[in-house]
Amino acid sequence: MGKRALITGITGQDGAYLAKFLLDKGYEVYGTYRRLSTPNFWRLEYLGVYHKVYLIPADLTDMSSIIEALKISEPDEVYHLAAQSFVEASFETPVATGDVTGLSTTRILEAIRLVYPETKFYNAATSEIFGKTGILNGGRPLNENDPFMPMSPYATAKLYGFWITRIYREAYGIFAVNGILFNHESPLRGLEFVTRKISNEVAKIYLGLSKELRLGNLDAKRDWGYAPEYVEAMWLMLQQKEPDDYVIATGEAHSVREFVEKAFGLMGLDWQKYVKVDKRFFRPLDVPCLVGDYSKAKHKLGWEPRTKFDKLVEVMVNEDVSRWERWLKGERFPWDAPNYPSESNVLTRALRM
Ligand code: NAP
Ligand code: G4F
Repeated sequence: MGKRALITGITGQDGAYLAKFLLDKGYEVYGTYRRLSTPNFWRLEYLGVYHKVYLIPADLTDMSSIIEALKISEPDEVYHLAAQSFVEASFETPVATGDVTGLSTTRILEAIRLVYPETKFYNAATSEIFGKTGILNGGRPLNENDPFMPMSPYATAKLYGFWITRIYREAYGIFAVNGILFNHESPLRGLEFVTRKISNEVAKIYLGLSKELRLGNLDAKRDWGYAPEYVEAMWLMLQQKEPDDYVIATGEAHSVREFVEKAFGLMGLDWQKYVKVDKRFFRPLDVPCLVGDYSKAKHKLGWEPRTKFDKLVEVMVNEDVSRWERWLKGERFPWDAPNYPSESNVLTRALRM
């Protein structure tokens, strides 16, 4: 029998790609989802895996639902990806972000310790935990030994998750790892993140559906990789003999301005005619530059990024143009007609009663 994996946050960008990746490897895949007024399974549908995964209702703030999800799925591996993941929103909802993005990692680790201590655990840490170090070190690529200096409520919550994962590894011998992933993007990225906001608006402007793009800090630099390659790194971390923490990145930093220039340029458009800087999209604090050194992952996991900046921008813009072109022809997409989770792949606690 294949292995069983439980993914928290299966409806998000990484959750959907990871579900597909693990299904292709022969895993039985379980994922938690939370009740929303409009269901959010479009990414799973887009990748053609909605009917191939088992869905378990659970909320990160509800310990009993997490325990139930473990009991239903009996996983060999848990990938903890669910979070309030938008840095900007964490300034608006700092307490909730601390609870969902930080404390929930402890809820899951506690549940594993109590119910399935043999389960391997992946925690979605982030390059955001380096924060100010990214600029104080002169822009040198950051590695696992660099100091953490978070600059947002989100990053602080993630740093808590990072340390509690290490503590459960050392205190209880749980196979628990942190993936310190730098930004990774794709056509499945949420529309509020800057790369997808740009690729989507470029497509609309190109097709005459929009006239301008409003952005914040164009000088910020990020290390942008391609999400489907990053989920493979998560899996590789759990296949090692010993649990450890790894930086996953491309090793290149590019500014938001460069992303804009490249994306508009691909469609033959002059970005300066369309982009307006709008103070609403500036943050109270913003990490100026983040770039990662993935040498350890290359050496120990055999992992390397394949899709770099130019190709990534191309993939995202082309996919958004193609979606809007099909939409103009009358084609409708999963997000236009959301599926309710009333299908046979939904598992609830009633099953175990
Ligand atoms: P995402 O697209 O925003 O997905 C977040 C997931 O968390 C969604 O499935 C969301 O469910 C779920 N979630 C949020 N609040 C929840 C709650 N209270 N209870 C249960 N589920 C909840 O994020 P992503 O880009 O896939 O990132 C995956 C993880 O990696 C996150 O932890 C993120 O912080 C971290 N990370 C991401 C990057 C990156 O560049 N993408 C880099 C480093 C680390 P709904 O669909 O219901 O909203
Ligand atoms: O796309 P962003 O919102 O991503 P950010 O803040 O780097 O966070 C993402 O990557 C982290 C890994 O380092 C993850 F942990 C996190 O969950 C998330 O996935 O913003 C990127 C940069 C920022 O400096 C922001 O100020 O783009 C700048 N920016 C400029 N104008 C904008 C905008 N960001 C957004 N979202 N919207 C704008 O209009």
